[in-house]
Amino acid sequence: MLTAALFVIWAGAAGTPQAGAARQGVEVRMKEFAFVPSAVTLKAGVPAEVRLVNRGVVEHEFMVYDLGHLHLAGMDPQKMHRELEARSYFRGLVVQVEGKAKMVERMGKDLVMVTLAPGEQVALRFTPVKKGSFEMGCHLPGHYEAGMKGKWVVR
Ligand SMILES: [Cu+2]
Repeated sequence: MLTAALFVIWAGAAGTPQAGAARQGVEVRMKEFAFVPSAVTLKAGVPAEVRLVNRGVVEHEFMVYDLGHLHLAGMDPQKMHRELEARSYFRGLVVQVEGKAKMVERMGKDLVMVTLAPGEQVALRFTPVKKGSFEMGCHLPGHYEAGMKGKWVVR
């Protein structure tokens, strides 16, 4: 039902001269060891394009998830990835991935992680639904601890 309602809103907007205004876009650059900008704010219900660019010299991961009260320090890396993938912001959303990525990981149909080699970039196209404050992080060994994380807010 929600999907149908959003489609109607978008289809309506497409017929107006300001159709482009209904979209939102942001570029997130990845480097050692940070996401720039370190906070992304999106509006729920509006089609979004998030462009990821690895400007670093090593590969980086992009994950967005509901951290909740999960304590990551000292957790086994494989267990941590499974936990965070299960909490992915993109669960239940249709996400188109366009561009070159070393790895695009999905659980079923749901996007859970994108890994970019140096110089690679992808565009993620989706319509955010769930509102709240989430975390984006790179969980390659040592990266998150070195500060490679940020805020993902949907209003
Ligand atoms: Cu990284």
